[in-house]
Amino acid sequence: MKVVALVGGVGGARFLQGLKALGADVTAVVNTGDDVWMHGLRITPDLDTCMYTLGGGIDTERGWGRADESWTVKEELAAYGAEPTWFGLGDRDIATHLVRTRMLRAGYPLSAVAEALCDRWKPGVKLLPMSDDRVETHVVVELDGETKAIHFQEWWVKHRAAVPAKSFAFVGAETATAGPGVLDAINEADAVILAPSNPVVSIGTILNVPGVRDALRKTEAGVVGLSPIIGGKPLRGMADACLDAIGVETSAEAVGRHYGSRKCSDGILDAWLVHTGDRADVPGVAVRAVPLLMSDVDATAQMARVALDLAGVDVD
Ligand code: FO1
Repeated sequence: MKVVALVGGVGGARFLQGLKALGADVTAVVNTGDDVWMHGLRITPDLDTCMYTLGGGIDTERGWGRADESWTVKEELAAYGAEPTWFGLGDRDIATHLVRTRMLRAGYPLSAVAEALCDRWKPGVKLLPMSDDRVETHVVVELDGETKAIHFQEWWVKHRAAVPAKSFAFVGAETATAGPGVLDAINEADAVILAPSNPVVSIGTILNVPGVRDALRKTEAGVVGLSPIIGGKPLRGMADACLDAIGVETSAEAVGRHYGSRKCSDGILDAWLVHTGDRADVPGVAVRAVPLLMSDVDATAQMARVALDLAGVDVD
């Protein structure tokens, strides 16, 4: 049973743990729009969160970076006044970025780097960057009386998304090519799942990569999404701030409608999972209400099982 999941960071990684527990052959298409150059190192937050979470190296409290981390390099950088000091690079995590940066500089594509790093972490899920090309999410904000675009990480980490986003720019998306294996995986899948990740800057970014939306509309696989909004709020992260910026209400129904039905003009869903107690009427999309709290791997596996069932795939 070949399952493809579109994922972002923390929520996506947790969802992959549930899918993996079902014994499916899982390929994750991972958002790389959060990727950033920091202190000369290329950081790929969502790929790393998935790799560390599934490989057992994640700091479960933070949801990013390594467990048993130390921050000596970060302290030394701050002592030099080397900006940005607001982005936390742990000593162990820096080793990952050093290996990645060296490989990128040697000409290896990001997909080859991800594969090489996963040789160590053995996530048990194939992690495919949505693109090997540079696609970066930038956020248009009003700061110090002027309108400017800042990198997503500056908005997310330095400003905690507290500065209202006027709009998002997915820099490089129009000319990007889907990463190796991405479109084939979607075309050949038995089921495609949109993880409960940020619908704007994670799933939305992946959908902006040329060819992905078409592949989702054309695949014979059932396409099922899980709402990241529960009871009108995002469980973690700041999806509400992102949805506000694109004029979508923060509700399971509104996000389902935002993704749209494959039966409609450019929609991508066959089915939509919302949390018990939430309701959603999404024209042309089958909606099911089930518990969507990823409180542990078993609970997440149960959610994934329902999603696969709705995609027409028999898990057992
Ligand atoms: N998130 C923070 O809130 N503060 C940080 O200092 C921070 C550093 C960081 C370093 C490496 C990495 O892979 C992720 C990091 N994140 C940090 C999380 C990151 O901003 C988010 O995980 C994603 O970009 C959003 O999903």
